[in-house]
Amino acid sequence: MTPGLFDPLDLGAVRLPHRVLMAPLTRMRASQPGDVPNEIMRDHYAQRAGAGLVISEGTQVSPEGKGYADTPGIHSADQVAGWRAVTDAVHANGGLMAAQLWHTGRVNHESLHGGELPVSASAMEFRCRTSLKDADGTVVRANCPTPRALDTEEIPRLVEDYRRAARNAMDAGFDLVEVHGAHGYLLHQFLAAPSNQRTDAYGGSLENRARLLLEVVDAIAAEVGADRVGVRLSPFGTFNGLDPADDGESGLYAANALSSRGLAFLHLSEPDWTGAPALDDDFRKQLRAAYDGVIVGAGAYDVAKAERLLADGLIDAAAFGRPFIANPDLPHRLANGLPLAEPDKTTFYGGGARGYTDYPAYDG
Ligand code: STR
Repeated sequence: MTPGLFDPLDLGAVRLPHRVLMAPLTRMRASQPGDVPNEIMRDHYAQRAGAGLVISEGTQVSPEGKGYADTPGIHSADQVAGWRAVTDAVHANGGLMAAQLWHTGRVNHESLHGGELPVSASAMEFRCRTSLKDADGTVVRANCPTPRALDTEEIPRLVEDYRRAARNAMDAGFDLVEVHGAHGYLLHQFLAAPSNQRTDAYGGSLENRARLLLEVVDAIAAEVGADRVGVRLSPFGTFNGLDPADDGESGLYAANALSSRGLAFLHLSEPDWTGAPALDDDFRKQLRAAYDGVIVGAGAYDVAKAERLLADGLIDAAAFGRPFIANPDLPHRLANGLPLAEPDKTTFYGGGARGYTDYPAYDG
C-alpha cells in the first residue's frame, strides 16, 4: 500500500501527522526598523499550524541577503525573539515549523544596502526586478543592478552567515531549517551555469558549482544535525533572470550529492507555477533514483496531482503555497472535500492584517 496525503510521515528528526505541508510564502510584512517578525506574522502562522509542517517565508541569513522590502531576517536578537513568538504560537496550536534560510544574491537592489552593490557568483548583466517600498510605503518594482562577484576569500564568511542563521533558528524554536537553493537566488546562482562564470573552485564544473550549496548544507548540518535540515531546489527554473533556464542536470547532481548526507528532506519546487513547462515523470524518476530520502513536491499542486504522485511513489509529501493564503485550515478542507476560498492577489505582498490574518477557517 502506498501512503496517502493524510498518512503520517517521518521527516528527519520529526514525525508529521500528515503530508500536506505549507510551502514558504513571502508576504513582505516584517516590522521596521530591523526586518523583525511581528504579531500579525505570529497570528498568520499560528492560524496555519494544522499544516503537516509550516515552512516559513524566506528569511534572510544576513543583512546582505535581503533583496526585497520588509522581508524578515534571522540574524539579529530582535528577529530571533520575534520568531520565538511565532514558533511558540505554532507549537501551542499543535504544529511544527521550519525556517527557510534565504540569501537573495543578485535578486536585490543597492538601495537596501546603503548604495552597496548586491553580491552573486559572477558580475553579469541579467534581467530581473525586485520589489521595494517608496516613501509612503507603496510596493514598487525596480530593476536589479549588475551585482559584484563574491571573492573566493569571502566564501567562508558567507557559509558562516548560514551556519549562524541555522543556530538562531534553533534558538528561535524552529523544529527544522530549509536551505533555499532554488528560484534563482544566491545558492542557485552558483549552481546554475547561466549565472556562474567563476574560474575558482566555485565555478566551471558541476562539482564546483554545487560546492557552495554543499558547504552551506554541511555547516548547517554540523550545527543543528542533518536530520533537521531540508534543501529546496528548482531544476529547470527560468525564474529571476536565469536565462537560459537552469538544466535539470545540476538539480540531479545536487540531489545525488545531498543524498548521502542523511537530511530530513529534499523540497522540489516544480517549474510550472512560474509559467515554465511542467516536469515529466521521467525527470521525477531520475530524481527519485538520485536522492535516497524524503522528497516533498511543490508548485501549483492540487489534491489529485499530489495523490497521483504519491501513489506512483515519486514524492512523499506535497507542499501547498497559494491555497494556504485564503484557507488557513487547508488540510482539513482537502481531507473533507470542502470548498476552497480564493485569495485576494492585491494583498499578497506588503500591507497589514487585511488579506493576511482575516481569512476564516471553514464553518459550515
Ligand atoms: C519567488 C519565489 C521565491 O522563492 C521567493 C519569492 C519572494 C518574493 C516574490 C517572488 C517569490 C516572486 C515575484 C514577486 C516577489 C515579490 C514581488 C514580486 C512576487 C515568490 C512580484 O511582484 C512579481
